[in-house]
Amino acid sequence: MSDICPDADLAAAAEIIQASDAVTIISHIDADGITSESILSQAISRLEISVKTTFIRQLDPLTLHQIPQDDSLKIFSDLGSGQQILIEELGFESDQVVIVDHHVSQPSERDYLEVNSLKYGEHKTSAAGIAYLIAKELDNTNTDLAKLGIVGNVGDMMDREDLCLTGLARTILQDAVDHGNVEVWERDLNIYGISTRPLPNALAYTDDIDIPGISNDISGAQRFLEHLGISPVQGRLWPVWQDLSFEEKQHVTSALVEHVIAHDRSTDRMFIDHYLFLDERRDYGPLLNASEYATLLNSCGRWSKPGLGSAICRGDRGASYQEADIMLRNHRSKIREVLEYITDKGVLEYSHMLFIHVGALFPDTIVGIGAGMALSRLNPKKPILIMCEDSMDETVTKVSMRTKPDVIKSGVDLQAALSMASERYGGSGGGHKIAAGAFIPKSVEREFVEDVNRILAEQFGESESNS
Ligand SMILES: [Mn+2]
Repeated sequence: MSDICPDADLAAAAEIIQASDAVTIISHIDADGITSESILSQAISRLEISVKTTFIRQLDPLTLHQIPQDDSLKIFSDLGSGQQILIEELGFESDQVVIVDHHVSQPSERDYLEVNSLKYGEHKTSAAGIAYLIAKELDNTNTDLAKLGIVGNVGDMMDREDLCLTGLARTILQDAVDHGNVEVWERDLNIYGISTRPLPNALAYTDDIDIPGISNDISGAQRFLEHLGISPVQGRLWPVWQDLSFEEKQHVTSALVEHVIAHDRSTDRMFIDHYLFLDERRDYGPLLNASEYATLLNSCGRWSKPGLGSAICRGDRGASYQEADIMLRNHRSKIREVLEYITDKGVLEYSHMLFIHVGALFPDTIVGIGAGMALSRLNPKKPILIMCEDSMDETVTKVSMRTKPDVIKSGVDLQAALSMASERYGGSGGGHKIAAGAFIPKSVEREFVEDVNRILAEQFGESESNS
């Protein structure tokens, strides 16, 4: 833990906001960006300060024109830290800008106020966490917003490595629990979709655990459950995990542990903390837990409707929720199409990664997710690189990479690999160790793939020589 704490920065951010007549929030379009925006805009409008929002895909020379050149205070959230030179080029003075972020910082000449979790040694707290701390600094009754802080952190996978939220994000979780709208299921079964996914599907498509006879095998999962006395309700619909009684959950869990151990597989990643939302109605399924809520918001962003996600975060369960729900279903079926296409068509296997090009068949915003899901069906020991056409510009290729937590442990860092390789060819890349993306000129696709494979070979090799 760093000895620099955020208190002074939070107080400075609150002060500059309170002194403003109007605020413009410029935020990222993913779940972390949408929740950050929603936390900040609610906290600020509660002070009766007028607030407007601009969502952008990323802050770069192409999106700068979307930032209004007026007198309002500009709050950059879930972006901005790495683009301070661009912000300076726009001509904003240091008292006109607050940056709320958790990405690597690149300071400019101007001394912008940057509230960034990395500064405080908090590598597992996202922008929504920082946004919440500012909201609480503005008014300590804003603890209802801690829930959205949890959604943003989970959306940015801050809980993936430790299988629970830690550090500053954990203290924010405590605020949410104390407020009463969030409940933690500690060390519960590590599956996705506990509120909406039929249980056999959730078991068959866990990202983290390899369960012989169940992983990637829905009918195998169904047989396993039937054997334990769990069957479709009224002979038709399988229950979701959240519907099971405490005893049923324990029964399934211990049978799974036994089964996994009997097959000599690891139980290391079998348990995770789930964050349940007590203030949502049962029929709003995807909003009942943090990871499905985050998926809903991510799908809003990926289909260019971040404002819908923001309205849902502010409490709209009418028109906005209906529209987002339809979009989520479409999002899922499109991702399923990508997944099926990859598994049917097969991938090219390089020494240190898998590769597939899907051309213009699918929107560039979802191919990465589909590729990540396909990994378990292919070779999870190697990262996958998927290419597709950029929907905005046909001379540009969008690259996405995904891998598994175990592969990260052997030294692989996809963000580093893609940044390094794309810079060589005049492109740009970013992301995280486990999931990253890049844009490159279409003309260099072949060299690029070979280059990334070479970089991965080095990353794998370093860990082998260290061990
Ligand atoms: Mn983020």
